[in-house]
Amino acid sequence: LGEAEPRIVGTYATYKQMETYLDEKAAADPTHIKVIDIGKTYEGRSIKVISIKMNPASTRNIWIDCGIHAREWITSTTCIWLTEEFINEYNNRDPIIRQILDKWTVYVAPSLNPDGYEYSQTSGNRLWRKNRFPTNVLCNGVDLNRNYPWKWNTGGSSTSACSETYCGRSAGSEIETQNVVKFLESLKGTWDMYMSFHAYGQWWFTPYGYTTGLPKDYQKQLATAQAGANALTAVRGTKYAVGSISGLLYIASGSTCDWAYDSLGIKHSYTIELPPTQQQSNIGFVLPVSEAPAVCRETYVGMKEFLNKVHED
Ligand code: ING
Ligand code: ZN
Repeated sequence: LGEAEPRIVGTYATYKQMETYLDEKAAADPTHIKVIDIGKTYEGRSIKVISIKMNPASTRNIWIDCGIHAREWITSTTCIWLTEEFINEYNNRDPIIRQILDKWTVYVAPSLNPDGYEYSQTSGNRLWRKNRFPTNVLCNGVDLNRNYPWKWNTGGSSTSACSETYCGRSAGSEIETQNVVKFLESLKGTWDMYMSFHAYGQWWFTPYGYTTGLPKDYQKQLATAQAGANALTAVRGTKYAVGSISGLLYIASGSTCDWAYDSLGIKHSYTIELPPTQQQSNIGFVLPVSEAPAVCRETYVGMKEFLNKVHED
């Protein structure tokens, strides 16, 4: 027990290996750690979330998701790495991690799009982004980060099924979206932080994506994200740009980040784009696995300082 799957930490694992990893974490400490099946994908896989509740009296929650886009493998590796570090460092009595996990139950979803992830690993189409819903005879897939039910289809997404940013037939049309929405809404009012990991570009994004307007919490979000990015950079010089999605990148509606902020009301709502940089587009989504541990390590350090700052707020 707990021997087989820790080996996947820092690698590009299969979805099945990640599920086994989560199960082993829960089996090793069933009092504090649970695996929740929040519902199926189109192809019938279960979307799994690990909950780490070290303090039985904690009533507040934070959420971290990865892998909403199939090809962004480094994000799932990061979610597994963060899970491993949170549990180990809590048990090692790291004072900051203790403070974080004594305050919050942490929910980590290593893949919000396991059908797409598996497809990108097995079909030969390494650069697949969307889910696998068969939209029409020509094209599969909805962009799940354009499908969330807030300001859906209001810009920066496409209504063409073959587009990489196809927003789907309606707001929240996809079963993968519905399961996440249902789960997060079931705990509405208890969330203090929402983080969604993407790749690539080295950005630490705040809302909004749907508009160039800025939310009322922007200054606080910017300072909190900047603190995380600074701590990350201090590890080995990896630079992140911090600011709103629309300000730094482009307009995009129907994303998780805007939905979490506006619809769920989570003041601290963010999206991180992991390495490489936009200039390293020759690498792009295909980050060598040899670089994964260093990316995960610095991201953990950044997240720890960031959560410390959210905690102070
Ligand atoms: N980039 C994101 C995308 O979905 C993004 C950028 C983040 C848009 C947050 C909206 C909200 O296009 C990648 N690489 O997927
Ligand atoms: Zn993405």
